[in-house]
Amino acid sequence: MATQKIIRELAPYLTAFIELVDARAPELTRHGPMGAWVGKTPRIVVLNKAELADPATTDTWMRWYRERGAGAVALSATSPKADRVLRTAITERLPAPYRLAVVGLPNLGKSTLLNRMVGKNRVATGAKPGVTRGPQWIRLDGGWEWLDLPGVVTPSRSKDWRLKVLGVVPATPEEMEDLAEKAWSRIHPEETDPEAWVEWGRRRGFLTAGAAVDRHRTAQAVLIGVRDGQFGRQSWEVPSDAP
Ligand SMILES: Nc1nc2c(ncn2[C@@H]2O[C@H](COP(=O)(O)OP(=O)(O)OP(=O)(O)O)[C@@H](O)[C@H]2O)c(=O)[nH]1
Ligand SMILES: [Mg+2]
Repeated sequence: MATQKIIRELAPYLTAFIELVDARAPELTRHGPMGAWVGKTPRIVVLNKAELADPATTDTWMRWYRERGAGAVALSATSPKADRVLRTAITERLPAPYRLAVVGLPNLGKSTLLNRMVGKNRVATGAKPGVTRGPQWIRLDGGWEWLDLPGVVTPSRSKDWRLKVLGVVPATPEEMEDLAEKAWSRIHPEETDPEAWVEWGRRRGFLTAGAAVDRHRTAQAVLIGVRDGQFGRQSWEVPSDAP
């Protein structure tokens, strides 16, 4: 695969890899084989979308990474503070020159983070996997260089339903109702009825012409709600789940 080849060939020339994961499920959204590709080049794990995750669980994850000797930082690429937070984390750990490449699964916010580091929208971003098509070097202030890369997916993990709820793997229209049900039962464990998410759709007025609940529209709304954090801050993986 092209991205793997780029990562392997560039590794010796880079200061570090910025390994992006989703703060709500950091190990689940971490690319397993990447470790072998990057070789001895340092890695900094960035737990992105931190404003959507449960803060106490994110603290536990940060300790988990620290105990394993990994540099880790939690931030939100959509926040103006992300630039300073990441630059501090990098300069505290690594000497100049800063030649960095961002790696990770699709739709985690790699390109959004780059735009934040540049201070303007230089590369395309979007709420679906596969927006970045090819590698692109961008110069940042202070002589930093940053390589934006397309997301990489491992087939084995792409079957985990949580990756679909988190938007890393695209969900087909046929699976949306099942995903909504699973997501809802994690968000509202106290609601034992498996159709509780359908009732939410009824309350929201997602009805068909015959006044039945529009299940598909409700499922879509549940998944969009998760994406946008409408149901509160939620973590989908805790360190004891990690492999
Ligand atoms: N809530 C939230 N959304 C974010 C954050 N960072 C990125 N996003 C959103 O996540 C989606 C994906 O962002 P991209 O930057 O295109 O992701 P990418 O990792 O470059 O994706 P590919 O190019 O497909 O691999 C977009 O809708 C972003 O607005 C964040 O910190 N918080
Ligand atoms: Mg991208």
